[in-house]
Amino acid sequence: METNEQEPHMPEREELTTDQQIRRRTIKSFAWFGLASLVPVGFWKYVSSQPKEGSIPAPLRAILNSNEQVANMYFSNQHLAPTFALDEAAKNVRINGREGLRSPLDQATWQLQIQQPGRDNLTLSLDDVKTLPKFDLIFDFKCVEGWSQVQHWGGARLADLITHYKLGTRTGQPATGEADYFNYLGMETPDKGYYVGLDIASAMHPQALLAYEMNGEPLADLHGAPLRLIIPVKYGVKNLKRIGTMTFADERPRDFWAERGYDYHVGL
Ligand SMILES: Nc1nc2c(c(=O)[nH]1)N[C@H]1C(S)=C(S)[C@@H](COP(=O)(O)O)O[C@H]1N2
Ligand SMILES: [Mo]
Repeated sequence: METNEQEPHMPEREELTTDQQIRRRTIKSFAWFGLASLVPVGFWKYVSSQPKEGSIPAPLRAILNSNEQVANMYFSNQHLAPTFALDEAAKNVRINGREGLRSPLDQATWQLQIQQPGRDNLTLSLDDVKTLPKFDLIFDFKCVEGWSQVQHWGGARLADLITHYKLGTRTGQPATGEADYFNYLGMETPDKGYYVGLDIASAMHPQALLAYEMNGEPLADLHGAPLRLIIPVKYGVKNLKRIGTMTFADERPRDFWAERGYDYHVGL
């Protein structure tokens, strides 16, 4: 067991190992080629494990049917994190960070609170989240403290939740384009002990999950039960465990580690 009493060490760019630098450059360069170039590599592994709509895997369908509303789920300029095979996923998944998890949580009465300006608050149960399509994601989870681990998570896409409940737009109507969305999405634990802010493009990333499973089992308490964020385009710090509230806003939401002097975006 590890404790998180000390602050995570945020590596500066020059402190990265050569390996990390190469990986970073590789990931960055994906953006230049666009989504299409990813098809031969990790993308297929990701797509092939996804729920199907008709005969076309859901993520591809979304890209192909660019005129349909479903395409609004994704912003176009985003790279995908590499994915891995099931047997590459760690069995003993690290636990790191207990902010906002110190008080016991009654799983039976837990609810997800969603707030946005100009709209009534929305309260959802875990079962509501589970009615959305389920995705499995096996990726290399990276903590700013310098470790990474291939991990297997399962849950609903954050973008699907946003689209399904017509959330996150200033009009309160389904989005007609990226500009309709609020700039940020903030998340906090029920006790407000930990909180993160995400730019909306990251929140809408097709690999951003509201995870309720790890290694095919319901989440353990210290991994963020009943529902946590898994967002591979960000370092671990943004992967908030035990989500209590989600709030859309144009102003930058408060962020636990940004308040302590670290980069707000901690992107990968
Ligand atoms: N509520 C909460 N979520 C959190 C943290 C935390 O302290 N509290 N730590 C973050 C950090 S720094 C990391 S690396 C990951 C670790 O997730 P894990 O414990 O499931 O490995 O959770 C993130 N989410
Ligand atoms: Mo972390």
